Amino acid sequence: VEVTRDEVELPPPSIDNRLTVHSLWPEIDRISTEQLQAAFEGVGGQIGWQLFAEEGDMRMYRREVEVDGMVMDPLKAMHKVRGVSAREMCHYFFNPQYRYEWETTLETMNIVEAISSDAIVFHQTFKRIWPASQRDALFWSHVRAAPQHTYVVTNHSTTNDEYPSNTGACIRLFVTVCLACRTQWPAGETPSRDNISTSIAYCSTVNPGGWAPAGVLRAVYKREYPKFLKRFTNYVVEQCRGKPLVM
Ligand code: 6CM
Repeated sequence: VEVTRDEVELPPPSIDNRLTVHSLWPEIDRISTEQLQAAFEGVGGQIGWQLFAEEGDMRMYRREVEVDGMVMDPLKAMHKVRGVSAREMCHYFFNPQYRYEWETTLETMNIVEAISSDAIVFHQTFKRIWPASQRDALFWSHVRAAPQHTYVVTNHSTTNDEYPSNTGACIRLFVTVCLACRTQWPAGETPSRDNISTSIAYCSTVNPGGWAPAGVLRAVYKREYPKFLKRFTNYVVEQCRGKPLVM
């Protein structure tokens, strides 16, 4: 499938036909639906969520989970950004052309398969964290619209025969990430840059795929996730400045 630059300009308001006929579609649809449902659920009711970063409207929580000594801590962040829409947020998160500008843990990014205007399979390598081996990931990424002025991007690990895991210097990690955004504005008003605010829920669970020292990994997450969310949201605000609002 050839996806032209125009088509990836903004997340489409409805699902691309080329995605619904793809073999990954049932999985992409199921996981995206589950992730969106969980994204806006609070952390208040559940046991074990600890607040580890707070700055302005941003709050980040994690749950300490280890499986066979490997850190799999689920992370959940809430944020609120004024003046940009959910659709704009998801556009910049999904679209590969901007990724190097806001993603600082990234070393390389390749498009493995451009499925449709709203789904891409990526192979990425990350900067090495001493003393662990370098990591890579292979995942599909899907952006979709949902009711209540919501847009959501889901990233989830997959496999591909041409990208086998653990053959070179990298250990393959497994990831499930969801960025869910919902835009609101005062009742009776017309949405504009001056009156909209977008609530963001970002959830991430990374399985490091092989040995990595728990303390180092938790320290990296504690530093890198707040840095990512602040940098990404500021980036989108900057990109949208002076441009017409797209809802
Ligand atoms: O969600 C984020 N980025 C997306 C686009 O690239 C995508 C990325 C998922 C991979 C997340 C991996 C995080 C691990 C980074 C640390 C380096 C790996 C070493 C681990 C082993 C020792 O969903 C933003 C991700 C922000 C991460 C801080």
